[in-house]
Amino acid sequence: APPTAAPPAASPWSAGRVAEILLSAERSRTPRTSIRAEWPDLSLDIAYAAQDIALADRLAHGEVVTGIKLGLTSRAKQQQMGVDSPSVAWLTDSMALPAGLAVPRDRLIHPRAEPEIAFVLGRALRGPGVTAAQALAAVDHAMGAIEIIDSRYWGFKFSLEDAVADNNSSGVYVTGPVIRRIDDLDLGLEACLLEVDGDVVDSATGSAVLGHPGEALAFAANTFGARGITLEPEWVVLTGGMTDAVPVSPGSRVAAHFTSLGTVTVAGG
Ligand code: OOG
Ligand code: MG
Repeated sequence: APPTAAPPAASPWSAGRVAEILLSAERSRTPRTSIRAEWPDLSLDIAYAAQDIALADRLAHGEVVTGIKLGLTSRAKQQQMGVDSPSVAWLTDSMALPAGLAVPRDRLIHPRAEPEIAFVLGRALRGPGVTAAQALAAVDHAMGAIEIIDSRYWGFKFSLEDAVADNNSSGVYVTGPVIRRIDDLDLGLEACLLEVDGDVVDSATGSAVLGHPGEALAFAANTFGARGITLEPEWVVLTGGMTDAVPVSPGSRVAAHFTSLGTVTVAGG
């Protein structure tokens, strides 16, 4: 009789295991290497499933969803990270850093700051099929923001799937204090100077973000919509870093000066 083939060994990998590994890396502040390098089958669908499992764990720990963030919407960010597609992730109240508070270094591994245009939704938005114009019609107001990203991967070295599984390198975010209705703004031309310790280190306009931040919002509505998720009123939407992210050193001060959206600052802690 022909030898019976041994049954294939069950893969130790799953979306749940990925979520568990990355949450524990976050909570112990211990960076790791790319998961996709070990598990080439890690797909974008599995990565988003891991993101949702991690969110459920955060909610079970008492966190509340405050909105969503886009990742890798500007060419600067895509080139910096070597990834060529935008992505989305979750924001919770534990990631919201009140203005005036320093970067909580005791919670982060290797924080980097990036300036972003943020929206707050006035009504629900659900894709697919949402255009930038329809997306912008759901916006209540815009604000300037600084996102402090942090990656659970050593040296921020990851594939798109790794980053998505890692909630797009979420850390903390600061918004405002200036809020503006968007009707009288040209957000494609909204400029931002990124300053570290008084030196302007980079600049960009809102057009860096997929051509217009409204396109980023539409991308988010459509990407979440494909997963059956509606963007809810009052959610904050971080539309993605306009420039490269800069490392935040202890004792430093980062400021983002916007044309119409005011100045957002954060101390390095
Ligand atoms: C991925 C997260 C990107 C953005 O605004 O592009 C992100 C990363 O660059 O680590 O938040
Ligand atoms: Mg960002």
